[in-house]
Amino acid sequence: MTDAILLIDEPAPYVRRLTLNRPEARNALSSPLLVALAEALEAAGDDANIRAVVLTGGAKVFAAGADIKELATRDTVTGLLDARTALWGRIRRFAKPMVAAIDGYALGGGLELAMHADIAVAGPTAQFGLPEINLGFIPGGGGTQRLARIAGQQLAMKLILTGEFADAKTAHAAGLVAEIAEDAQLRGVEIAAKIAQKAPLAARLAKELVLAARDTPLETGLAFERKAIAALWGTDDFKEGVGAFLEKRKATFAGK
Ligand code: COO
Repeated sequence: MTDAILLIDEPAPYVRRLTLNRPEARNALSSPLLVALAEALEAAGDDANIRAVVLTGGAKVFAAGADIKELATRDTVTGLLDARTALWGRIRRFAKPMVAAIDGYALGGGLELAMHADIAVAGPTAQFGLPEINLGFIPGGGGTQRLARIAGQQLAMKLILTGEFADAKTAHAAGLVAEIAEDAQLRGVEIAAKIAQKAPLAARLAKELVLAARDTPLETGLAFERKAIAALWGTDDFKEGVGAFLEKRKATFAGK
């Protein structure tokens, strides 16, 4: 039995899974855990053999938020100079596809972390919330900015102002998760494994373009897309993909 706060394994070819492992604190995101996450994502980003990441808290709870016991000592100065801001930036800059497998609570910083995933799969027990207002403050890891962009202002306002939780069905209806699966842990790996078999350069550019679309004028985004597809048409993977189709065989992408 390990006491590592972040478990790392590779459940499928080219897939790395990061499992938050602080069950005694419902996977609360302590600063050491955020550091471990940032380091693990940067390592996965630098590893050519990794093409997709699964982020999960395991089958019982995703993450109950920032560690409240750690937060208790915060004040305005430490809030303004919070080292966690840089850690969130390192997590945000992960450029490969990330799939979140969410069972149980994804609250506060836990939901903010989950919203960094490109594809989120919720199990039937998943619950989502930004209940910081119960503690006298507001989300501080991007929740006020991402939740409205992803799931709409009405749900964002309701969760942030009331501290209520949304269940998996509500989250799915609002577009906060891509799907609900009976076994989110299995389905998360399945999705990541499928992505990892695709052309990795195309996957990275597709992620960057779709994320950019949220905040980019259409004409600019279309120009970005055009340049990206032109770049991909110069890759070996493009030749492999089209060649495999014409030769009626499965493509094998090398990321070149
Ligand atoms: C939690 C809950 C809604 C439900 O948790 P459970 O009912 O499953 O179990 P407990 O409430 O008894 O919590 C178990 C255990 O985890 C307990 O520790 P002990 O008393 O030592 O046994 C809790 O203190 C601990 N726990 C749970 N969540 C946290 C935690 N320790 C530290 N930090 C956190 N977050 O009852 C609940 O409401 N949790 C807090 C949810 C919340 O308000 N999250 C926002 C935090 S602030 C933030 O994310 C961003 C700041 C900028 C999970």
